[in-house]
Amino acid sequence: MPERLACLFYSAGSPYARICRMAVLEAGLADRVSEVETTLRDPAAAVLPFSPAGRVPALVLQDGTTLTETTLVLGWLDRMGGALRLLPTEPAALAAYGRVLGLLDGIAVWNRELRRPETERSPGVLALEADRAERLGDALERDVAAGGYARLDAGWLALAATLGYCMRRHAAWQWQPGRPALGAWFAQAERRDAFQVTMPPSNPL
Ligand SMILES: N[C@@H](CCC(=O)N[C@@H](CS)C(=O)NCC(=O)O)C(=O)O
Repeated sequence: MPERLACLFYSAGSPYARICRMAVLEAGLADRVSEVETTLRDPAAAVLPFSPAGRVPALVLQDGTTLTETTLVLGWLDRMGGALRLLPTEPAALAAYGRVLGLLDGIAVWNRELRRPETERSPGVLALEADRAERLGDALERDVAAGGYARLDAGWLALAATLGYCMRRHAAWQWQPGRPALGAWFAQAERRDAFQVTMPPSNPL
Protein backbone atom coordinates (compact mmCIF):
# COMPACT_ATOMS: atom_id res chain seq x y z
CA MET A 1 0.00 0.00 0.00
CA PRO A 2 1.34 3.43 -0.91
CA GLU A 3 1.41 6.07 1.85
CA ARG A 4 -2.14 7.21 1.32
CA LEU A 5 -5.40 6.33 2.94
CA ALA A 6 -6.68 4.20 0.12
CA CYS A 7 -5.55 2.83 -3.18
CA LEU A 8 -7.80 2.70 -6.24
CA PHE A 9 -7.17 -0.01 -8.82
CA TYR A 10 -8.30 0.98 -12.30
CA SER A 11 -7.82 0.21 -15.93
CA ALA A 12 -7.56 3.10 -18.35
CA GLY A 13 -10.44 1.88 -20.53
CA SER A 14 -12.95 1.13 -17.76
CA PRO A 15 -15.90 3.52 -17.52
CA TYR A 16 -16.79 2.19 -14.06
CA ALA A 17 -13.31 2.92 -12.75
CA ARG A 18 -13.43 6.29 -14.49
CA ILE A 19 -16.50 7.25 -12.46
CA CYS A 20 -14.47 6.70 -9.29
CA ARG A 21 -11.33 8.32 -10.66
CA MET A 22 -13.26 11.46 -11.61
CA ALA A 23 -14.99 11.35 -8.21
CA VAL A 24 -11.62 11.34 -6.41
CA LEU A 25 -10.47 14.36 -8.42
CA GLU A 26 -13.72 16.31 -8.20
CA ALA A 27 -14.01 15.67 -4.45
CA GLY A 28 -10.44 16.88 -3.89
CA LEU A 29 -9.31 13.52 -2.50
CA ALA A 30 -6.37 12.94 -4.86
CA ASP A 31 -3.86 13.50 -2.06
CA ARG A 32 -5.50 10.71 -0.03
CA VAL A 33 -6.33 8.13 -2.69
CA SER A 34 -3.57 6.81 -4.90
CA GLU A 35 -4.21 5.10 -8.23
CA VAL A 36 -2.76 1.80 -9.40
CA GLU A 37 -3.32 0.62 -12.95
CA THR A 38 -4.07 -3.03 -13.50
CA THR A 39 -4.67 -5.32 -16.40
CA LEU A 40 -7.99 -7.18 -16.61
CA ARG A 41 -8.91 -10.76 -17.47
CA ASP A 42 -5.29 -11.66 -16.79
CA PRO A 43 -4.01 -14.19 -14.22
CA ALA A 44 -1.11 -11.81 -13.48
CA ALA A 45 -3.38 -8.77 -12.93
CA ALA A 46 -2.12 -6.49 -10.14
CA VAL A 47 -5.62 -6.29 -8.64
CA LEU A 48 -6.05 -10.06 -8.19
CA PRO A 49 -4.15 -10.40 -4.89
CA PHE A 50 -6.56 -7.78 -3.50
CA SER A 51 -9.79 -8.89 -5.15
CA PRO A 52 -10.57 -12.33 -6.54
CA ALA A 53 -13.23 -10.73 -8.76
CA GLY A 54 -10.39 -9.17 -10.75
CA ARG A 55 -12.60 -6.22 -11.71
CA VAL A 56 -12.15 -2.49 -11.45
CA PRO A 57 -12.77 -0.26 -9.66
CA ALA A 58 -11.39 -1.83 -6.48
CA LEU A 59 -10.53 0.39 -3.54
CA VAL A 60 -8.04 -1.05 -1.06
CA LEU A 61 -8.31 0.58 2.35
CA GLN A 62 -5.45 1.08 4.77
CA ASP A 63 -6.40 -2.01 6.82
CA GLY A 64 -6.35 -4.16 3.66
CA THR A 65 -10.11 -4.29 3.18
CA THR A 66 -10.99 -4.18 -0.50
CA LEU A 67 -14.18 -2.49 -1.65
CA THR A 68 -15.44 -3.44 -5.08
CA GLU A 69 -18.44 -2.10 -7.04
CA THR A 70 -18.56 1.51 -8.14
CA THR A 71 -21.43 2.54 -5.89
CA LEU A 72 -19.79 1.15 -2.76
CA VAL A 73 -16.54 2.90 -3.65
CA LEU A 74 -18.39 6.22 -4.10
CA GLY A 75 -20.05 5.68 -0.72
CA TRP A 76 -16.67 5.20 0.88
CA LEU A 77 -15.24 8.29 -0.80
CA ASP A 78 -18.14 10.23 0.73
CA ARG A 79 -17.08 8.94 4.12
CA MET A 80 -13.58 10.26 3.50
CA GLY A 81 -15.09 13.73 3.67
CA GLY A 82 -14.23 15.24 0.31
CA ALA A 83 -15.49 18.53 -1.07
CA LEU A 84 -18.42 16.90 -2.84
CA ARG A 85 -21.34 14.71 -1.78
CA LEU A 86 -21.15 11.95 -4.40
CA LEU A 87 -23.97 9.54 -3.57
CA PRO A 88 -27.27 11.35 -3.42
CA THR A 89 -29.98 10.57 -0.90
CA GLU A 90 -32.98 12.13 -2.66
CA PRO A 91 -35.05 9.60 -4.66
CA ALA A 92 -34.95 11.59 -7.94
CA ALA A 93 -31.16 11.90 -7.89
CA LEU A 94 -30.75 8.24 -6.93
CA ALA A 95 -33.07 7.25 -9.77
CA ALA A 96 -31.03 9.39 -12.16
CA TYR A 97 -27.83 7.61 -11.11
CA GLY A 98 -29.50 4.20 -11.43
CA ARG A 99 -30.80 5.05 -14.89
CA VAL A 100 -27.27 5.73 -16.13
CA LEU A 101 -25.94 2.56 -14.50
CA GLY A 102 -28.67 0.66 -16.36
CA LEU A 103 -27.37 2.14 -19.59
CA LEU A 104 -23.74 1.46 -18.75
CA ASP A 105 -24.39 -2.15 -17.73
CA GLY A 106 -26.19 -2.74 -21.04
CA ILE A 107 -23.41 -1.08 -23.04
CA ALA A 108 -20.85 -3.26 -21.22
CA VAL A 109 -22.74 -6.42 -22.26
CA TRP A 110 -23.06 -5.12 -25.83
CA ASN A 111 -19.36 -4.28 -25.99
CA ARG A 112 -18.34 -7.66 -24.59
CA GLU A 113 -20.41 -9.33 -27.29
CA LEU A 114 -18.65 -7.27 -29.95
CA ARG A 115 -15.27 -8.40 -28.64
CA ARG A 116 -16.10 -11.98 -29.60
CA PRO A 117 -15.18 -13.28 -33.06
CA GLU A 118 -17.99 -12.26 -35.44
CA THR A 119 -19.28 -15.81 -35.89
CA GLU A 120 -19.70 -16.23 -32.12
CA ARG A 121 -21.75 -13.07 -31.53
CA SER A 122 -25.37 -13.45 -30.55
CA PRO A 123 -27.61 -11.35 -32.82
CA GLY A 124 -30.28 -11.55 -30.11
CA VAL A 125 -28.01 -10.03 -27.45
CA LEU A 126 -26.79 -7.32 -29.84
CA ALA A 127 -30.35 -6.35 -30.78
CA LEU A 128 -31.57 -6.37 -27.18
CA GLU A 129 -28.74 -4.13 -25.98
CA ALA A 130 -29.06 -1.76 -28.94
CA ASP A 131 -32.78 -1.37 -28.16
CA ARG A 132 -32.10 -0.85 -24.46
CA ALA A 133 -29.50 1.83 -25.21
CA GLU A 134 -31.86 3.66 -27.59
CA ARG A 135 -34.66 3.64 -25.01
CA LEU A 136 -32.40 4.88 -22.25
CA GLY A 137 -30.78 7.43 -24.54
CA ASP A 138 -34.22 8.89 -25.33
CA ALA A 139 -35.13 8.97 -21.64
CA LEU A 140 -31.83 10.70 -20.80
CA GLU A 141 -32.40 13.24 -23.58
CA ARG A 142 -35.71 14.14 -21.95
CA ASP A 143 -34.16 14.20 -18.47
CA VAL A 144 -31.32 16.49 -19.50
CA ALA A 145 -33.64 18.78 -21.49
CA ALA A 146 -35.72 19.12 -18.30
CA GLY A 147 -32.67 20.19 -16.29
CA GLY A 148 -31.51 16.81 -14.98
CA TYR A 149 -27.89 15.81 -14.35
CA ALA A 150 -27.02 19.41 -13.52
CA ARG A 151 -25.44 18.66 -10.14
CA LEU A 152 -22.00 17.11 -9.97
CA ASP A 153 -22.75 13.82 -8.21
CA ALA A 154 -22.75 10.08 -8.93
CA GLY A 155 -25.35 10.45 -11.70
CA TRP A 156 -23.39 13.22 -13.38
CA LEU A 157 -20.11 11.27 -13.18
CA ALA A 158 -21.74 8.08 -14.46
CA LEU A 159 -23.34 9.91 -17.39
CA ALA A 160 -20.06 11.57 -18.35
CA ALA A 161 -18.16 8.26 -18.11
CA THR A 162 -20.80 6.37 -20.09
CA LEU A 163 -21.09 8.85 -22.95
CA GLY A 164 -17.31 9.20 -22.93
CA TYR A 165 -17.02 5.43 -23.23
CA CYS A 166 -19.36 5.46 -26.22
CA MET A 167 -17.30 8.20 -27.88
CA ARG A 168 -13.98 6.39 -27.59
CA ARG A 169 -14.56 2.69 -26.99
CA HIS A 170 -18.07 1.78 -28.07
CA ALA A 171 -18.70 3.69 -31.28
CA ALA A 172 -21.23 0.98 -32.21
CA TRP A 173 -23.81 3.17 -30.48
CA GLN A 174 -24.32 6.53 -32.13
CA TRP A 175 -26.01 8.27 -29.21
CA GLN A 176 -25.80 11.84 -30.52
CA PRO A 177 -28.14 11.99 -33.56
CA GLY A 178 -31.54 13.35 -32.49
CA ARG A 179 -30.37 14.08 -28.94
CA PRO A 180 -29.29 17.74 -28.91
CA ALA A 181 -29.75 18.27 -25.18
CA LEU A 182 -27.56 15.28 -24.35
CA GLY A 183 -24.96 16.49 -26.87
CA ALA A 184 -24.86 19.93 -25.25
CA TRP A 185 -24.67 18.36 -21.80
CA PHE A 186 -21.70 16.24 -22.88
CA ALA A 187 -19.93 19.24 -24.41
CA GLN A 188 -19.91 20.97 -21.02
CA ALA A 189 -18.99 17.78 -19.14
CA GLU A 190 -15.98 17.07 -21.30
CA ARG A 191 -14.50 20.47 -20.52
CA ARG A 192 -13.85 19.53 -16.91
CA ASP A 193 -10.27 18.71 -15.94
CA ALA A 194 -11.31 15.47 -14.21
CA PHE A 195 -12.84 14.29 -17.48
CA GLN A 196 -9.81 15.26 -19.55
CA VAL A 197 -7.17 13.64 -17.33
CA THR A 198 -9.07 10.33 -17.19
CA MET A 199 -9.65 10.09 -20.94
CA PRO A 200 -9.58 6.42 -22.01
CA PRO A 201 -7.58 5.26 -25.01
CA SER A 202 -9.73 4.89 -28.09
CA ASN A 203 -10.66 1.47 -29.32
CA PRO A 204 -11.59 0.60 -32.89
CA LEU A 205 -14.65 -1.42 -31.75
N1 LIG B 1 -20.66 -3.84 -11.24
C1 LIG B 1 -19.30 -3.39 -11.30
C2 LIG B 1 -18.80 -3.51 -12.76
C3 LIG B 1 -17.31 -3.31 -12.88
C4 LIG B 1 -16.80 -3.90 -14.19
O1 LIG B 1 -17.45 -4.69 -14.86
N2 LIG B 1 -15.57 -3.53 -14.51
C5 LIG B 1 -14.97 -4.08 -15.72
C6 LIG B 1 -14.18 -3.01 -16.44
S1 LIG B 1 -15.22 -1.82 -17.19
C7 LIG B 1 -13.98 -5.15 -15.35
O2 LIG B 1 -13.27 -5.00 -14.38
N3 LIG B 1 -13.91 -6.23 -16.14
C8 LIG B 1 -12.96 -7.28 -15.95
C9 LIG B 1 -13.58 -8.63 -15.90
O3 LIG B 1 -14.77 -8.75 -16.16
O4 LIG B 1 -12.85 -9.57 -15.61
C10 LIG B 1 -19.18 -1.97 -10.76
O5 LIG B 1 -20.21 -1.31 -10.59
O6 LIG B 1 -18.07 -1.51 -10.44
